[in-house]
Amino acid sequence: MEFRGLIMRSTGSWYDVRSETNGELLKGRLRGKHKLLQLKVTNPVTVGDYVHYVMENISERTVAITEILDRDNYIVRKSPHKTAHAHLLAANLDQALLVATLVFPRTSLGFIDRFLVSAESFRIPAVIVFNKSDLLNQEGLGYQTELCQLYEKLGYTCIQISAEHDPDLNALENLLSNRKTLISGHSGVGKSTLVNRLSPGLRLRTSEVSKFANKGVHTTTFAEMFEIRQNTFIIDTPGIKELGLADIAPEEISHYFPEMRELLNNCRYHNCSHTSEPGCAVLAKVENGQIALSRYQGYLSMLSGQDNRR
Ligand SMILES: Nc1nc2c(ncn2[C@@H]2O[C@H](COP(=O)(O)OP(=O)(O)OP(=O)(O)O)[C@@H](O)[C@H]2O)c(=O)[nH]1
Ligand SMILES: [Mg+2]
Ligand SMILES: [Zn+2]
Repeated sequence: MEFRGLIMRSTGSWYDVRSETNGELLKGRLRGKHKLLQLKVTNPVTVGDYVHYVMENISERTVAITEILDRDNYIVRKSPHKTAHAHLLAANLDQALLVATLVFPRTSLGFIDRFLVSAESFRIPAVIVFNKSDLLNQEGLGYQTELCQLYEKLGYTCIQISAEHDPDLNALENLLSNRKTLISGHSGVGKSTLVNRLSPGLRLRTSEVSKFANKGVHTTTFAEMFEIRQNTFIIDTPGIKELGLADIAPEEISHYFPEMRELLNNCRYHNCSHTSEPGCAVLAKVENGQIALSRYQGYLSMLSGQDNRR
């Protein structure tokens, strides 16, 4: 008999499969050929995938995954090993949440913009959470608030928290409720700390940021999904240098900047690159301050293909 399950974790050839019948966590392996293997990926199944499975060994609670169900969406990253292949990070997400920190470690605005562009390209709503607000002075908090206003104006929910010190995280919990959320960000920004805070029973490993390098030490090594309340799922992930792909053609990049997307018919030239062309509607708004300079610089560095990972 075939059952339906949800992939909670993948550690190579074994998967944690959560039974949709009774919630039991089973160990599963892939059986047979899968049509999704046609997608050039190093891992055919990923966290968030819905699958069909059959019991393999009843006493050891192992199962054989027989089918991977169609995905609503997914995030892929370039595989660090095989360049022609991509690595599936997660599937069937309602939103991707970037945990960013202005200090210890520092998340650059360029990185935030790349994250937002990647999420746009995967058509997954993005949310920004500034963590470690307790480490900021008045001036730092003011700057963080300005950044939040900038991103909110572009349509991204942005909240400021201290996962360690805030008495409650109600605003964030409301945002997560009844959704599947990928939690992403550099190593050391406090992703696992946040997940622990939202679900204290989990006791995930966390580690101090290196004072010497001002970087996290990559404590989390596998993406794993947790159901923190009924129908509320969050995925803790290893620290990243970059969210996505993204094999975005240069002429498409501006489509993933909401403040540019709405202007694209206003440029004089169809194929305007928004760098130096006369009659460019984007440049006009950069000049009069209606498009933030940091966003425009983020656009330029993506356009030049510059490695803007930090
Ligand atoms: N001051 C302060 N420290 C925090 C806060 N949140 C997390 N930290 C600390 O930041 C360090 C890194 O936290 P982790 O939760 O391990 O970070 P992570 O994002 O999961 O890192 P990786 O698993 O390596 O990707 C730990 O020492 C936490 O105690 C916060 O709100 N304020
Ligand atoms: Mg972690
Ligand atoms: Zn233009």
